[in-house]
Amino acid sequence: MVLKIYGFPISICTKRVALVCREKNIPYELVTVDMMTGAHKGEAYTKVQPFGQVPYIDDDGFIVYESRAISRYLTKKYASQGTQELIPTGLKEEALFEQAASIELTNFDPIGNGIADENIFKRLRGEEPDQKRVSELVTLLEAKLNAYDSILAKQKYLAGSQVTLADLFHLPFGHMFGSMGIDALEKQPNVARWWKDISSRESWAAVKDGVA
Ligand SMILES: N[C@@H](CCC(=O)N[C@@H](CS)C(=O)NCC(=O)O)C(=O)O
Repeated sequence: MVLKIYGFPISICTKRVALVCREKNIPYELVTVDMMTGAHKGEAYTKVQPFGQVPYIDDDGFIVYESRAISRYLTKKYASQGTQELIPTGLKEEALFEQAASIELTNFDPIGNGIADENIFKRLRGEEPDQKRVSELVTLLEAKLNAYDSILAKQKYLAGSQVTLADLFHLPFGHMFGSMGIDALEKQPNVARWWKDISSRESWAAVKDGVA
């Protein structure tokens, strides 16, 4: 049975999973959960995903949620196809991958969520974004990216010389920043080179404007 992604075409986390499917040449079917009508908060959905969040996958009856957990599962299951070593297999290489993945989760993702909450979700709730909060978050993002720049001055990707999931996980929020006119990823030379590289991948081009 083809892999089913229960998600929403423009959702950040749905894009993260679809992007990994593309990298690994995994056919998938998007089952749209209509977030605009609150389908993700309905009983039928929360029975499967108790937090009422998208996405989750149904892999022949095996259910997994959390976009990064799904990405790791699919990368390992389809290790022999598509882009190789998105999770490096050597002991030390994997440790450096986990370090990079943790950097994304703890230093980058919270800023993306904060900016999305101000500029997207507040508007959807009919509230005005707090522009002071947005500019504080952009300042914080720029400070974090200073550290990224020093890492990327020494190596091509965040975990070393090869692209990994840790790099790819940045794509949905990084793209959102650009679409909001936040150019933090273009300001520093090594970050800008890295961003141009990962955001030009075919897998990302296929999903960045919406997962189909
Ligand atoms: N950590 C989760 C976050 C999932 C998440 O927050 N999804 C958003 C859409 S991108 C959502 O469903 N938001 C609705 C909500 O949190 O109520 C993941 O990586 O999958």
